[in-house]
Amino acid sequence: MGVLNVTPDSFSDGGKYLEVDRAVEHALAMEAAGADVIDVGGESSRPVGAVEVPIEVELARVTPVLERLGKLLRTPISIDTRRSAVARIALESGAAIINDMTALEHDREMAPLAARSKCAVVLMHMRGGPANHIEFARYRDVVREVVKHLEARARFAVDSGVARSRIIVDPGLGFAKTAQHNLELLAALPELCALGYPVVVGASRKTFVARISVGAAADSGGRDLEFGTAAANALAIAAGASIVRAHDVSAAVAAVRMAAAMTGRDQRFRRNA
Ligand code: PMM
Repeated sequence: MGVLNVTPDSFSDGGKYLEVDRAVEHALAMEAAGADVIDVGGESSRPVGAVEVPIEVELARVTPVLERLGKLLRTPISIDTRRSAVARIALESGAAIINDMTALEHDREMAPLAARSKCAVVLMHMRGGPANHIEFARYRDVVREVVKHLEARARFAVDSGVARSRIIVDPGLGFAKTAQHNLELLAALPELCALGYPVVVGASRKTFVARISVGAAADSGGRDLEFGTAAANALAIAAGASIVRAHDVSAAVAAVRMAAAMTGRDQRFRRNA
């Protein structure tokens, strides 16, 4: 899943793709590099100091990009939003997935919209909102609590009319989580996979990856941060994740291919295949 942040203040690539032409060009480049989904977002979730973006601003950022991409991409588009009005516009432009970091909790119209439109939904674990989630990074047992929450949100989605087969879950790395929490969740991915839904993991360029792999803040990691991200992505796939959300798509594709081949998930490389 290639990330297209159409925001001026995003965590790692903020500001670069605000201009419509450049956003479209980047989406096409990610598709050419092997992305299977392009995830378009117009509201930053920067962990410290993210400002709540008014809905008109979010719509103004994503609508022109979605209109263009709907006609140009063969790859499915997902819309990274917690607002149903934004998701609706995206679905009308041809998006196939709603990526809701509040797991259908923020906007009560989101679940009925997902059910009606028969799109897929990514249910991500988070506490608090994009601007203050880090204050909520306290757990007795982070793995148990995240798995239980996602199980409950998936049940809510099904009860709202979303088909089980259209649900994807995401532990929400970095959202109301410390580095230690993120590591525990990555180590316990098989438990999350055991819920029976495809799992998406978003480790790409996150602060904990930068701190561990580079020993620095996320925005100063450069090439080494990409290697740390690729390692996290490969191990996530090896542990059972189905999708990785990535800024550098060619690095992610290489990592995913290696992990899938080494763990026998890519049938072409199975012994005696
Ligand atoms: N992370 C970010 C934004 N959206 N969506 C999902 N499903 N999972 C994530 O981990 C996730 C997300 C924040 O990262 P960015 O600002 O670098 O895109």
